[in-house]
Amino acid sequence: MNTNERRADIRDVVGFFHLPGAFVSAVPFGSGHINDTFRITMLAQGAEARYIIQWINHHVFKNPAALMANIERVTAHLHRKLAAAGVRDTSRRALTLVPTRTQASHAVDADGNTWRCFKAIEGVRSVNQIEHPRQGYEAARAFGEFQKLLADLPAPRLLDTIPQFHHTRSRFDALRAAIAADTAHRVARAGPELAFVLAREAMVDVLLAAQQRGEIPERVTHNDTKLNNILLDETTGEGLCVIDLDTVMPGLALYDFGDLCRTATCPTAEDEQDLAKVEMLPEMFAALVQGYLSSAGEFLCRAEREHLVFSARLITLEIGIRFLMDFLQGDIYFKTHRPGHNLDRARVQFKMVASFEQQEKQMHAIVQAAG
Ligand code: ADP
Ligand code: GN1
Ligand code: MG
Repeated sequence: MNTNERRADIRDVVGFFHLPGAFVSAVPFGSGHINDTFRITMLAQGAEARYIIQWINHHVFKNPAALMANIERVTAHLHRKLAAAGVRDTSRRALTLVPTRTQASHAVDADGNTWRCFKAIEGVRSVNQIEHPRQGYEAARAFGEFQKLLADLPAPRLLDTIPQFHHTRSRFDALRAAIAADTAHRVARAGPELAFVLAREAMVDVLLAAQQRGEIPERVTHNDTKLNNILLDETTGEGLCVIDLDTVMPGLALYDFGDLCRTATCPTAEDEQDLAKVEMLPEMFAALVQGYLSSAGEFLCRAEREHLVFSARLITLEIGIRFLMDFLQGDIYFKTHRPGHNLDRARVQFKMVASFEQQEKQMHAIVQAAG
């Protein structure tokens, strides 16, 4: 999204928060498609301290204050649970919000933009493309652990920061409406991709129907489990901290597992243009299954286990639908960096769906073998 709205200078934004020391630098950080992220360095008593400051995209998240209330509750709960379990380095295993000078969880600048600040966790890395199965194991284990820790989050229910975010039927129907409207006159450029999606309509109701029948429960889930939303310990490779908490809300555990398969079983970036390189790597899928079951195994129900393989296909189709729809609508939602970027992203997702379909039997055997 290209927003031309006025923003406070990042140095003024730093001033909103209770950060000791003198400002050293602010650099844009990360590769997210929605918010803007900056890494801030301060110098306090001769030592550098780093922070992550983020602008919350209010075109996407319509109620930033309520979103921040979710994040306050979630991070406080994680810290409490980790401390109660005797974990010593809790500050590396859950995000820590830095309050504003007026003790609020976020600041709103003169132009109505919302900003928040976290302590930066040191000695970590996040990867956009999987390099080794161990990274997949650790990411999946950490996302499963995250779901487990949030299972007893006290009432009330978390707010839906984006209503019907992973409602696959709504996403499918929205695409059909976008085809009919063809506002940016791009439908003609996406013929094969649209045919691919429309041929798979039956998929979009499967988990929703199982949920409605009471076979799959609603849980507190992350809902944006890209591989790069895990901080891995730089030295040990351990999956340390789940980040990017804007969409933590009620959802299905399978959406989280599926979205991780989308990004962490593929050897390329999400927007790779050489589709010959895009395929599901079974050894990565096996690592994800083993890692996820090592933490989530104790609470998953039978229907959830049975749909692990299907969830990869479904969520990858759904994200593909969202990229394709944004292409059709003229790139109004996701940030893009080149013409046709959203179409490229959609193509990678559909190539992955096809690869999941082709290797379905082997994927089931992997789940079976994992117990
Ligand atoms: P987005 O994906 O919306 O840009 P993220 O919250 O995922 O925003 O942050 C972007 C990147 O910044 C992450 O991939 C990670 O590398 C880094 N990052 C975010 N939060 C922290 C943190 N608390 N400590 C260290 N690095 C962080
Ligand atoms: C967006 O903000 P980011 O880049 O972490 C999107 C996710 C998509 C992802 C695809 C709020 O996540 O749903 O899966 O892009 N977030 C939102 O890369 O729409
Ligand atoms: Mg992110």
